[in-house]
Amino acid sequence: MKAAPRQAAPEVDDSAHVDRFARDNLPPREQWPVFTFDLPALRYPRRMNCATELLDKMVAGGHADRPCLIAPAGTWTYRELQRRVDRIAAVLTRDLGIVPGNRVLLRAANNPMMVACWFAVTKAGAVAVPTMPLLRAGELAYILDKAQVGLALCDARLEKELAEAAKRAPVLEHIVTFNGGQLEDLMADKADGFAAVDTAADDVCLIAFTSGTTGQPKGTVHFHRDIMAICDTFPPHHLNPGPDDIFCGSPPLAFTFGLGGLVTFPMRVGAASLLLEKASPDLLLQGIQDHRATICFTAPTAYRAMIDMVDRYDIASLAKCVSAGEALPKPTWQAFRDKTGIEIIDGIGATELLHIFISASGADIRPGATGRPVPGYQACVLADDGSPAPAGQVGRLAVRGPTGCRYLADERQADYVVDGWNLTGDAYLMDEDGYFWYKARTDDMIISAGYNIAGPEVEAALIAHDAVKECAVVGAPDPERGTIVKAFVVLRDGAAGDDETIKALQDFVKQRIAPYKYPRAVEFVDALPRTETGKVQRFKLRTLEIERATGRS
Ligand code: 3UK
Repeated sequence: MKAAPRQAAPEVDDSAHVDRFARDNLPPREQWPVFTFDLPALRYPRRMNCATELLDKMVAGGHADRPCLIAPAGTWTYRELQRRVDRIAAVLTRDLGIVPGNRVLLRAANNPMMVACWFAVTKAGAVAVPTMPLLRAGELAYILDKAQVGLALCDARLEKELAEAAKRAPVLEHIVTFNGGQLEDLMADKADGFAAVDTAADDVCLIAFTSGTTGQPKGTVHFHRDIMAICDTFPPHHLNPGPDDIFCGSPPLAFTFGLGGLVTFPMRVGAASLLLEKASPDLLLQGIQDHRATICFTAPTAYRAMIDMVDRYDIASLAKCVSAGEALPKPTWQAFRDKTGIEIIDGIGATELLHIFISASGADIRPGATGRPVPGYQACVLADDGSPAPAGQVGRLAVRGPTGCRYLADERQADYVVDGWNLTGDAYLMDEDGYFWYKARTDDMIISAGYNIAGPEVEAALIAHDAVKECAVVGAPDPERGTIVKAFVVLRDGAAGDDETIKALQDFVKQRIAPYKYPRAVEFVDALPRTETGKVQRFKLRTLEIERATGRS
């Protein structure tokens, strides 16, 4: 590790961290993005622990006996969550020797104890490293080693894979299980009431690993103030939530989309959150019906799947839906509105920026566009030479605001942050009115016969066809044209995967968008490769096509 060069004027170091690993492995200051705090709500005090803000202050401020976490096994009030958090924090500091700055890995599906552990780690001034339940030993070992994690709190049902990882990552000294594990026993003799560690607002509290479409996952480092900043930007401007709201959704809590939408956003306003360990579209609809949820966070494909099944449920309580993780195709937005009357709030977020930074809601929505920068954030589109592109031109999306990218000891920092702007890797167009229109991941742009084609635009055209359940469009090598547009299509039940359907789909696309963009090749598949966060892995399809082409030659 290269040491960060000294600043000309050394900053006051009021960190509460005894273990300085996370701080010492931040990128050098000159590689940080520019942070902006343009809203009054973003001027936080120098010292702040986000667990105090989101939990203790809510208990003290009149929400103690209000529902906080709702799960099939029962509901915890804010006070009940606080009691568990305080006991776990006591276990961490007294029994397990955790000191401020230590990293603690968390491994569980979305359930109340996972939330309690996250708050306990945070309250103790330590650094939470949440991980997704489906991660395998190899991936867990990489994270354990990269973040130098000595302790893991793990759902008893998910211990096996972590124990396997521990063999490969000797840095992990202890695994303590919960939900029918040792943690509950250790909590039993602890007292309620744990004084939160008085952390600096810019002390590290979270290392969120990206799902890593290519290459090793990156650890994104976030401060206490970053957690508050995401609560004070997107939610008040686009959801306007209140204490009577019940949030629900599918993203794992280890995905920052889920941590915000299902934990910190509701708790910032004293609302409740429905936590479901399994939240496939049908189970999510059932949960909304059973618990009268009002705000839902999930991915575009889940909304699309709900369209066909929503008739079987009573979701009258549902008022607002947020879509993120992937582009929301306009036909999905329209069909969902036609069926439910709800106008989905699309928003682009990223693990590096913690949560959503461009969005639109209500009358400001332009179907098909992501929206405009969330108040507190600025965005622009950059041309190839790095200068701002004029309106109407496709280029690289650049963003800055109160949150931004700080990779844990990673050379890829210099790719994501350029001249103080966060470059998300997305190709976007900004129109005359300042609306941002998603085109593709920059790596996913297809160049065919000299044309630039955005796969997601072709996907949006295909998805409007009745026979198509899901699809992904990539560039495939072609001996004559160099690259052709190829569609992988999952058909709806009952549709025939034959040449006639291929022809029908091709004609359908030609009628809806510029004909040169139509998929010259169509292949029917049973499912699309996806990350655990729900993103289509187009690079896998692209690689498959390259392998096939080279195999042929
Ligand atoms: C893509 C979108 C089009 C885009 C995330 C909300 O997805 C999240 O974080 P990740 O680090 O991925 C970031 C990338 O995902 N993307 C996300 N949302 C949209 N593309 N329209 C969208 N609405 O390529 C972006 O660069 O996994 C989303 C909140 C927190 C998050 N971490």
